[in-house]
Parts: sequence; C-alpha cells; structure tokens
Amino acid sequence: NQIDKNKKKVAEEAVKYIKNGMTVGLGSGSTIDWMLKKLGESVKDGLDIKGIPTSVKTEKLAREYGIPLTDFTNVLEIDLAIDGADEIDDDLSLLKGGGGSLVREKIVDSVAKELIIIADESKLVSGLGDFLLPVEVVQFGWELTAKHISQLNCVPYLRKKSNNEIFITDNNNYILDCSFEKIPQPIRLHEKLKLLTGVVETGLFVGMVDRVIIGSDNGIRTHVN
Ligand code: DER
Repeated sequence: NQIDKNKKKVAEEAVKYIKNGMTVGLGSGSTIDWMLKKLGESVKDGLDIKGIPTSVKTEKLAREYGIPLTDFTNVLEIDLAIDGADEIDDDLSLLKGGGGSLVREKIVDSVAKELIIIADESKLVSGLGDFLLPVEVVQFGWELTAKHISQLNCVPYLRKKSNNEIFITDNNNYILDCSFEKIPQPIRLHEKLKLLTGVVETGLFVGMVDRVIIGSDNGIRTHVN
C-alpha cells in the first residue's frame, strides 16, 4: 500500500548515507525493516560496515540479510544511527517506543555521531502526545511506579501482548503506555519521569536528531537540524 511504498522510499534513501568502514546503529520498526533489506543488498554489493542492532527483532532480521554485526564489547563509537519514530514534532523531538525497543534505541541513538530518522509523513505532528508515551519500568513494584507516573497527569496502561500476557521488553522490563494528550515541553516531562524510582527510560528523544527523511505520496522531504 502507499504507506509501505513511502516507508520503502525513505528507507532506501537513508542507506545512501552509510559509507564504507562505518559502525551503524540499526533502529527498530517496520520502516527500519525496509532499510535493513536495502542495506543487506548494499552489503552484498560490497559495502563494508558493521551494525549494532537496537532490538532482538532487528538483530534477527539483520542476520537474515547478511549484515555483519558488532556490539559495544568491540566498539564504543557509532558513526551513524538510523531509526524510526512514532511522532516527530517541529523541533525534531521524537516520541518513540511503539515497538517496545526504546531503551536500546536511546542507548544507540544518543551515542551515534549522526542520527537519521526515517518515517512516513503520518508521523509529523505539531506537538507530541497524541500517541501514548511509552515508559519502560522495572517489573518489581511497577504498580507504585505507575501511581507516581499518574501523578504527572496521565493514565498509565501496562502494555499487553495480543494474547493478553504482559509485554516483556528485550531488557526484561515492563512498558507503561501513558496518555499525556499534549506534551508541550518534552524535555521537562522526560526529566520528571526519569527521576521516578522504577523508571528505566522514556520514549521522549529530545535534541538528538540530525536529519529526518520523510516519505509522502509525492516524494521525499529531508529536514536537517
Ligand atoms: O518503537 C520505535 O520507536 C520504532 O522506531 C517505531 O516507533 C517506528 O515504527 P514504524 O517504523 O513501524 O512506524
């Protein structure tokens, strides 16, 4: 469908920024899945890179496509990270975590020398918060963490899988999806959430993005920070 075509377009455009010798942060999500497919083809054509995946799902797919992988045991620097997003606001602040990989994504995306976000135009918003904000929390005492988060004026929902079992992240934590409606000052909300005992990380990615590549029916638009 058209959205898939747009995701494929921006995914293939992003691969052009990957150069020989790079260590590349591999994001997570369906748009990134298209990027991994294209990157695999470039690797087959001789592109010499190593990837660090931000989820078990991305790791599996990268292996399937023959993308060489490494990890922080071997490298402590990432030249370029490419990732998706659930919402992108006018300041290029992001709301991420729809796929449940926000912790590893933020670890990789924040250390990368350059961060490129790829998305279909539907992700562009004037303000963050229509999408529920994912917050990763430790399992122990999650009910208390949820109570403290709710005191920041939201309703936290414990993420469940389709079979109604509790969703467990790659880091063996839970995710609370929080309805803040409007998030006028993402960094302020991130800081308040991050200070709460039991909170591991939030899906607010502020001041991290260098370039956004947006796919729409009539082509590709790039926003540079
Ligand atoms: O969970 C995430 O942050 C992912 O990047 C995800 O939100 C991107 O989703 P999509 O590319 O499948 O729309």
